[in-house]
Amino acid sequence: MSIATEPSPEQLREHSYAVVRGLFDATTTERLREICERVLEQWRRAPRHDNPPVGPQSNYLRHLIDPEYHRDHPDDLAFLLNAMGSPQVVESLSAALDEEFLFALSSLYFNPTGESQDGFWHKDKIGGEADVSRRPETGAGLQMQIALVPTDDLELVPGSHLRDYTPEEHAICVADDGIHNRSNEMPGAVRLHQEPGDAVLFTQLSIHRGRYHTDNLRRSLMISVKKRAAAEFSIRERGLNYASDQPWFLLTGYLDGVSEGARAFFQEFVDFYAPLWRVKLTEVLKYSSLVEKLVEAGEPYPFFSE
Ligand SMILES: O=C(O)CCC(=O)C(=O)O
Repeated sequence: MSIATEPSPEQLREHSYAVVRGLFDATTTERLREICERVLEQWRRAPRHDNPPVGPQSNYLRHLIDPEYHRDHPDDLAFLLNAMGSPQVVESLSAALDEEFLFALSSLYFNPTGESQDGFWHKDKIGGEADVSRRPETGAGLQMQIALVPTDDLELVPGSHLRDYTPEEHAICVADDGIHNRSNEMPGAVRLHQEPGDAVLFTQLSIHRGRYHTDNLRRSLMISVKKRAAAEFSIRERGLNYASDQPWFLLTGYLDGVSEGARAFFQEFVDFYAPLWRVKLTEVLKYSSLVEKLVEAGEPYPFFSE
């Protein structure tokens, strides 16, 4: 099978992924690595989110762009946002999807400090989001992994996103409560080699997994995007979730130092979710002011005791 190197719906339909070599130059990639290294170190000490929990087996973290990770490094936040919303990122994603999409989530994948593990094979569980696309062949959105160090830790089964599991795949991914899902015998799987600055775009419905070996340095920045149709579906069905709940975008000055193009990319995300973030903040405000008043009034604490 040929390596899919041109992001386009046709490539995604056939392969479930596309590789963009040299998406970022060496200087940008190195700076991104330094920033991610610093955030990883801070996350291990003082995580801002409990999904996933910090621990020796952790191999990813979410929300690199939470401003609390950059309180003393505002330039780093702007650098990250500029890279994530850069023309080459947005153009590759647009070419691959050929459908309107929104920013969704930033993550960092890294090797664990505990024990080495081969990841488990899976298709992401995205439910009905998968069925609302104008172009089903490009899924509900894309994951873009950008290597910050050389890696071949990402594996997937090309062409697996538009069909159910074959019997062999089912035996690995699903059967017997998934006890075989870390098998190294997945038929047709390819391991995607990336040099620093290379990007892989893949659909969440392909069978995929990572490799998490302690002695194999891994630092891959992941930008997730979601088709607008899928985002609308998800909000209707489930409201905000761990990914879309990013109210820091409401902070004045959050996008300071961010280029016009990158601002436009994130602004669509903000326009879409800001009303929901505001509702949530209003709810928190209602309860926090009430708690203050109850405490001031000397109500017995906790408040559920009569
Ligand atoms: O790259 C990895 O380690 C796994 C990525 C993954 O499972 C996902 O994005 O759903």
